[in-house]
Amino acid sequence: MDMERLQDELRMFKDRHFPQQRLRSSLTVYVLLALSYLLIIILFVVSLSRVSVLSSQLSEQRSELKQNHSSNEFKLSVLSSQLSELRSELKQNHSSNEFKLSVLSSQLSEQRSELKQNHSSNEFKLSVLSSQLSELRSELKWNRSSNEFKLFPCGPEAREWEYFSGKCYYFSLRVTSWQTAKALCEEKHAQLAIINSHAKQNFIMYRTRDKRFWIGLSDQNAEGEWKWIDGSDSTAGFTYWKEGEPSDSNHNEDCAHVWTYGEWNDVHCTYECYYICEKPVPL
Ligand SMILES: [Ca+2]
Ligand SMILES: [Ca+2]
Repeated sequence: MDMERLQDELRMFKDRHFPQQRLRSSLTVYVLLALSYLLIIILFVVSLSRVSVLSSQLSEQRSELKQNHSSNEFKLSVLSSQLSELRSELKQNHSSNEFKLSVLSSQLSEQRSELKQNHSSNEFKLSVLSSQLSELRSELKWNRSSNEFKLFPCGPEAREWEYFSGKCYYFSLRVTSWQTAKALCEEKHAQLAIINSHAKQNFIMYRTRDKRFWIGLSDQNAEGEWKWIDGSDSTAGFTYWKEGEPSDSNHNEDCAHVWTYGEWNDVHCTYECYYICEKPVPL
């Protein structure tokens, strides 16, 4: 009984307080919904504002870019125009330079040709002059040798040789034996002097001045048969013995020399005195 009463009371209580609780809960939901909408609207407005700002910045940048683009296009156009002018100018200069180069090349070719002609002409002149010079040299040489021959028939370089009557004579400055003197004359392509004329005797006499000089006369092969060095017999021709000579003193005097006043004397062949060589005039 009591339990049923209690359940009835509880049911009654619930029926009395439930509408108020429902109303309270609905209000809370509405308030929350309103707050949510408000928040959404605020967020939307904020977003819209930011989009607007960004859009404005984007528009400005676009405009700026557009201006820059236009400016760059203008600069590019100017540069292109200048480049075109430069190209044109270069082309003109190139043509002008090619023309100048062609003219210079032509002038160079002409000068080369002229130089070549001059060179040939100069070579010919040089050849003629060289030939004339050679002839003059030859003539001069001939004149010189002719004059030298007239002045020095025994040779301009041979001061020790003296000319007489178509032959050259050497008067030694050293003394030696007859055999050595003979050999020394042969070394000079000469022989001991042969005196076969009075004129030659006089020439030798004045040159020997009383000194003793071997001459090419001996009787070595046969005593008493005085022969010249060329094999000719002296007794048959000119002689100029000193008085009492040849004496063959001590039977040992087989070689002859000129002595005082150029007179001849026989003496032993190992005696040492000067000597006279004789040779033909060199050609
Ligand atoms: Ca003798
Ligand atoms: Ca003697």
